Amino acid sequence: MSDLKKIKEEFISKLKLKLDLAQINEIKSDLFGKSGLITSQFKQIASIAESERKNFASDLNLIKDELQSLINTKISEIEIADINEKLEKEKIDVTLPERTIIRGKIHPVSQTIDEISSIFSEIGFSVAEGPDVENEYNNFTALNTPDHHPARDMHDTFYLDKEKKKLLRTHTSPVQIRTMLKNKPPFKIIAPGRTYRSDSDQTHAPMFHQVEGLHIDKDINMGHLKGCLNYFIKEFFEVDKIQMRFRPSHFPFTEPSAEVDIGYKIKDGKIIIGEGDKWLEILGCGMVHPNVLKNVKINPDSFQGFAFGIGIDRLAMLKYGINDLRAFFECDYRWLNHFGFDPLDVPTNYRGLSR
Ligand code: 2NL
Repeated sequence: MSDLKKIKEEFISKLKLKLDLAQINEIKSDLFGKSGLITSQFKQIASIAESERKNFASDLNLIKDELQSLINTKISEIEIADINEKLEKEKIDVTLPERTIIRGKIHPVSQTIDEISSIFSEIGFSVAEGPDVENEYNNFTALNTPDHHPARDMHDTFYLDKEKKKLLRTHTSPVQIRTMLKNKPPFKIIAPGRTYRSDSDQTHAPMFHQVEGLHIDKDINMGHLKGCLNYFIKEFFEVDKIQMRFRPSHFPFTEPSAEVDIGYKIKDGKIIIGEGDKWLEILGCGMVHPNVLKNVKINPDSFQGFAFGIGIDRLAMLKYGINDLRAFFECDYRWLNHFGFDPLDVPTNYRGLSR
């Protein structure tokens, strides 16, 4: 028997055995690999006598095709058998109870920030952001806060180096300073975010949240400020009417300055916003001081406007009946589960933003 026939017979009988994929691949490489039997037969063609060469080559090609197709058939047989075995074994039991999904909750402060941003965006304010680590100029100097002002004291402000070059912002006003230094008026922005003061007791946390608003244009006056805040308070507390009063106050960055109180009463142990004979202070505001405008290269004779600052945490506590500020930042999952908001639960009066 010729070499070719021997190879053929031997491998046909090998391929008839029960084989797995690894064994087939081994056979494949024995035949067609770099030094495989068929491969080396092909290499011999040149050395065969010319008279026999044609026949040999044609036989060799036939055998090669035959063995190759046998191997391919065998491989697909094995693959189909594998799939059938898997289908048999890996049945999905659709009657099994579902796995519990642990879904996170939106923190009441995040929810409140989203609500506030949504309310102000409806009357044309855009949201501006800036870094928590600031310099003294943006946080104090540009805001007309003199060098000797108590707010600059180490006891109130967290300085990050000895030369007082870096500090943790004590309000979000530096965001407005950055925005005004970078762009040209008019401005109509709010700046929500984290703020820091060296203060810690039942009603003060060293890190808290604030939203500031700023509207600068050619002829913005205190009437606009009053209308804007009145709209905001009604939207935020979801009431049609509100009692609101401006009390004269002082901030270095506004003139005149005012604090805003809203009317409330307690009924059945619950606070009701908008009616009643008690007053609750909720924010500070005023007309931007001409010195602040000058510091950001705006001519106070051409432009003027209002600014306000609101503490977010207390507003969230009021709206959602939370009485301990410190719980906000303790990361107690039981508390978060109770007071947090379901990201997929979208009520009809939804005020949050999609995040
Ligand atoms: C408060 C008082 C206030 C401002 C913040 C402000 C910002 C710029 C210029 C002028 Cl860039 N003013 N912000 C004005 C008045 C009051 O916050 O009691 N916040 C909790």
